[in-house]
Amino acid sequence: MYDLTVIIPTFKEEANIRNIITEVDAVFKQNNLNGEILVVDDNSPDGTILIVNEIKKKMANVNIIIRLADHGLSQSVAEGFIHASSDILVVIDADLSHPPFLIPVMYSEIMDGNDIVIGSRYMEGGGIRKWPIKRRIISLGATFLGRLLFPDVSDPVSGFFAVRKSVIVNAPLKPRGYKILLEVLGKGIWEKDKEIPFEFVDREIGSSKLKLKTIIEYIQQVIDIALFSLSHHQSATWKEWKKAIKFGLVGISGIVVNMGVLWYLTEYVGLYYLVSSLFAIELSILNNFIWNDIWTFNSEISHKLTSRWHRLISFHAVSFGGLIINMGILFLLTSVGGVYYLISNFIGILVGFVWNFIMNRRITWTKM
Ligand SMILES: Nc1nc2c(ncn2[C@@H]2O[C@H](COP(=O)(O)OP(=O)(O)OP(=O)(O)O)[C@@H](O)[C@H]2O)c(=O)[nH]1
Ligand SMILES: [Mg+2]
Repeated sequence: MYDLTVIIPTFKEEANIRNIITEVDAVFKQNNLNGEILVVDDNSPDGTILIVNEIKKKMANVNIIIRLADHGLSQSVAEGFIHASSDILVVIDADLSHPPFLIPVMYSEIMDGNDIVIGSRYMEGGGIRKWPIKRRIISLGATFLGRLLFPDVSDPVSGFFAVRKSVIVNAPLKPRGYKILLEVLGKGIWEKDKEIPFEFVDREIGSSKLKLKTIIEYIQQVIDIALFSLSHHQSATWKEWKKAIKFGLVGISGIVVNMGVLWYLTEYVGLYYLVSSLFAIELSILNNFIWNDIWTFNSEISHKLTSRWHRLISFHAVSFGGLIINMGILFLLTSVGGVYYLISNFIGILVGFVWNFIMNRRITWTKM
């Protein structure tokens, strides 16, 4: 039995496959890991399979699955999950875009009790080198959609991750397209995840396979996971949406506080209405903060390190950003676009809400 299995999906990677296998194996040796390397190839017409078969003769821990039907990246990775001979699975691209030296870090994070460990390009310390602007925009769009399902995951569509086998054995995965991680997050059975930053390096050799079809499949996948979560209340997305609903209810209570204070201070204390409004805004922010802290995000606080003061300041900063977004949209749609102001304001509130929820989830009540 191996300590871990590194799954490398390949399609036409003859120029890279030897290097990635060599590097991964070197990392195993440096870290005293008994690791398996499992190449899952979609019957590449180039020399990929030949090269792996040749390497296999010298390295007992290298295996290859050659797939003849249902061509696809996610399907290949899912097949690797099933055939891996260990309980800890790592997925890495063949084209050296992902740094193999992080494999032992992922491994020990799983050993420490995390169910999923994600190599993130979009957290502090991570990044993307040498990507054309078009790729960046598409990737940011995909990431944004993914974050609607998993607001506290910075890179839910990363191709570099580790997962405990138990997360996926009984999960009804429907692998398709490029984003198998999203499927694992959406349908897997897991509690704890962890992200570690890495710098993505664009491939030097070989060709990219991203097509329009990939984008359409991705949107279908996001909708499918959203629907799945409605009927599977154990799923991570459902838990997030429950938080979003609570956050929305707290927001409504904040409006009541705001209106009440504005009315009271103006009518009974006799303050100028704009001065009353300042107090009303601050009190509604405090109201929202307290309810979110003790109710919406109560499960996050148990394993948090930041102090309540820290969260309070962070919540103010996010709320201020939300206010600017709300008013900015109101102004742009109405003064520039000629939209009726109550409709503009409604759109502004919705966008502000998404901003407030995602930012607070990522910054104020983030897991440590
Ligand atoms: N088995 C299998 N592997 C694939 C398929 N498409 C891509 N891969 C592999 O999946 C990994 C990621 O694919 P890439 O083409 O590098 O995708 P990308 O990183 O988004 O795009 P570029 O690096 O710009 O080409 C690589 O190891 C590919 O060889 C496929 O249809 N089947
Ligand atoms: Mg690549």
